[in-house]
Amino acid sequence: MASTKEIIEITEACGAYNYEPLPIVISRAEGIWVWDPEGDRYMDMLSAYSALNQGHRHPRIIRALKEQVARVTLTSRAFHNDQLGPFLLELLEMCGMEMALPMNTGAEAVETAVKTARKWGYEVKKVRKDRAKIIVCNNAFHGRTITLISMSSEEQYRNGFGPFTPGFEIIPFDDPDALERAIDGDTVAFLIEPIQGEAGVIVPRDGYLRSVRDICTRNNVLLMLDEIQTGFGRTGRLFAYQREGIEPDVLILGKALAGGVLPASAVAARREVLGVFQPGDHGSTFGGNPLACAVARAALGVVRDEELAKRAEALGSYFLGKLAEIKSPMVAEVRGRGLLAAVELREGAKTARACCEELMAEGMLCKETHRNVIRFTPPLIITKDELDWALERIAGVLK
Ligand code: PXG
Repeated sequence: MASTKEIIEITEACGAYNYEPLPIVISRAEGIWVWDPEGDRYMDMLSAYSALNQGHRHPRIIRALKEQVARVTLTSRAFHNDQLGPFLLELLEMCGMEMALPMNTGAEAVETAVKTARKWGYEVKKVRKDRAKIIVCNNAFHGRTITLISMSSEEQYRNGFGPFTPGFEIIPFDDPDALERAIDGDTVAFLIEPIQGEAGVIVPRDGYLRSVRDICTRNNVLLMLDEIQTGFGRTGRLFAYQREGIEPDVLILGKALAGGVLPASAVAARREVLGVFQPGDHGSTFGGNPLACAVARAALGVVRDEELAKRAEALGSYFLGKLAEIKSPMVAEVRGRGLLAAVELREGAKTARACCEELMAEGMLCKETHRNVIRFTPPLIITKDELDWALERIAGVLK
């Protein structure tokens, strides 16, 4: 097997320079652990940005993959397959919605939600032709397509990629009054992350989701929640919105939906909303493919049967509490919900990147967001002892 150094050299020589990964090559993984070609072991405290809530190569998911691969992998949507229907049924049972539309990546699911809201706006709400407006939040992250960067406030995501898709208005996050002011007769939807992940794990005040739910209901505006990163147990609830006892009109899912084994995403909603699609309006070659659906069914089963949300709630309170106890002049704030945790570093302290590199040397993988935030998002199957192992190393690097 090639060495870490050789692999990084060819990857950097052949690949576009759109990422700057930590200098580690992962060549094997199991549960919460990964190994490099030299056989060194690391704890995965990133979980592919929450796509691996079930852990690497969960045996139940891998079994489903192998069984399905031996039968049929792809049909296209020109024909039915025997996995899509059961997958949709099981997903809807989990999220309490009436209909779902399967796609592959998170970005595609958000694009699908945007199309849903616009079509619903014209056909059901009867807004003016081609005037539909969707309100989004400052510092949000919803993906990298042209339309999704068109709604982004992050200059780096946009710079050099115009012209942009019109029809979005950006308002501050965690500010219900700003939403009230931004809504006009053409507004079809408000799209938000219940906790902003890429912005640095920004948790809104209690009651924010209830307020925006109420404002959307009063104004006949769809509340669309992007739970691609927060969904499937990560924040200590199956879905982050459940903490406030509300229900979205449109729920956008991805990442852990297929347990980090394959890309799978979906948009779920009530019949009145997703029912606007007619044959030919939207789709994807691989969306709803039987292999991804079989894998996703097993992945959902693991979330449900291993009570990953409950685990994240209990372990998350413990972990966040212990992080907050670390006495360090470097730490500005510890925040998060469940096992979506972040440590914000003070200006002038070590950069988050430098901390991640030190943690890597200590056998633990995590990743910075922006210059000064380290995010910790272990697989939800992690144990308390393993979290203690991580905490020792984190405390060491922050001291
Ligand atoms: N919505 C949210 C809330 C996300 O966190 C997406 C949408 C887009 O999903 P896809 O599957 O299209 O990446 C995300 C993705 C990266 C990267 O490398 C992406 C995310 C987090 C960190 C890095 O582009 N989140």
